[in-house]
Amino acid sequence: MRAPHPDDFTSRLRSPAVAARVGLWLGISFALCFLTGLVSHWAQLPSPAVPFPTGPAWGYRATQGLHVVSGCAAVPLLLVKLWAVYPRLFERVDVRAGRRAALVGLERASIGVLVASAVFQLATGLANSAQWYPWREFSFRTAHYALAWVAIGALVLHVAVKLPVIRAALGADVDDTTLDRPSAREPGAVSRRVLLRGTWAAAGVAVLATAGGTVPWLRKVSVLAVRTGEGPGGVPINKTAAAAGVLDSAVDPGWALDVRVDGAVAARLTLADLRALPQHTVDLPIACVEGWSAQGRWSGVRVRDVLTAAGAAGRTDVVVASLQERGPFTRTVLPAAFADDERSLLALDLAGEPLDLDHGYPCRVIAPNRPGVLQTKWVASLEVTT
Ligand SMILES: Nc1nc2c(c(=O)[nH]1)N[C@H]1C(S)=C(S)[C@@H](COP(=O)(O)O)O[C@H]1N2
Ligand SMILES: [Mo]
Repeated sequence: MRAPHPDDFTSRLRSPAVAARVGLWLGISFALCFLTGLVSHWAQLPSPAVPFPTGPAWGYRATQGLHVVSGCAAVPLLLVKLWAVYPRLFERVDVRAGRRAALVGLERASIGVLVASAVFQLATGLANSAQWYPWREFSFRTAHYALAWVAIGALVLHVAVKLPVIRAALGADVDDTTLDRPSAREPGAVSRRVLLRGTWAAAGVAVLATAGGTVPWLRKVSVLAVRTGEGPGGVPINKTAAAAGVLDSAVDPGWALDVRVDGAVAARLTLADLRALPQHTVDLPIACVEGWSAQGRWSGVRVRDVLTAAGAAGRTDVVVASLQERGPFTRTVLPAAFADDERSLLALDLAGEPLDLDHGYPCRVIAPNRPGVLQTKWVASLEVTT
């Protein structure tokens, strides 16, 4: 058996005219995904050099929704794009051509990096948003962030190298054959226009199937969106109290919130103490990094009021510790700007009812423009360092 040759592929559908048009939209989805991914990474840094803004309250909900939706739209686009160009994979590089061969080899290698990193990003992103973590050996966030730079770098290089072909292909009619490989002469099963329309439709279905995680009126059609179901107070439940191992500690009648200043307990506030402080109500979303989000009406005490009650100085980062003993979200940092914001609460109620055990009873953090992972449930203590 011999290796395939580009001339073995004869369909007129595998053409730069198709590749450039699909590639344009693939590039747009990747750019959106990359930029919104950077926002998410920034939002999750414990103490970023440039503070993450506390508003608009719905900001993270919008950017992370866009991140997951653009990633999903990229899946069918990437598949069609690879299908349209893969005969070129079998082009021989003439090693006797010296410098030119080296350049062609380099370009091939960059495409290998681009394809591998793009497939990795979409596959791990999809798995993560479906809450499926088959990897044990690496941290999703670290790997997804690092490979994002690899993918976007390889993409920019690829576009730069291909710019003349892209411009020629986009400038000409979709049925134009001047840029085609000589062997790509046979009519395909459908026309190029029909193939492109099918591709846009597939991307559209991918968007509709996931956008309901963010956009409430699309919930019914969003068959692939996880977490669109209702939960207590209209907010879905991510990790349950049972899964977090707090079934006993969260309902312990002896529970009290510790406020620590420089390690020493400066105040212990029981649930009755918290209820005796001024109560405030805010409409804020839980916006999960996995893409789903839901608005809730939360009531409770302002974080800054609790700190003041304990005599802790304001304008400082606050470490929030959970009753949960294991897992990555047991200790989170509420940066100073968030701790001072009047909308940042230790919520006691959701939709006028005491917090459900699964939503973080006895109290949880709810702050504006924050990734869901940082809205810590089952709070045990707030800690500040002077
Ligand atoms: N202690 C603790 N807090 C937590 C989590 C957790 O696993 N443990 N999950 C976080 C994540 S990822 C999200 S999206 C929100 C979800 O809150 P909900 O279950 O009330 O909707 O809680 C956050 N707070
Ligand atoms: Mo989340």
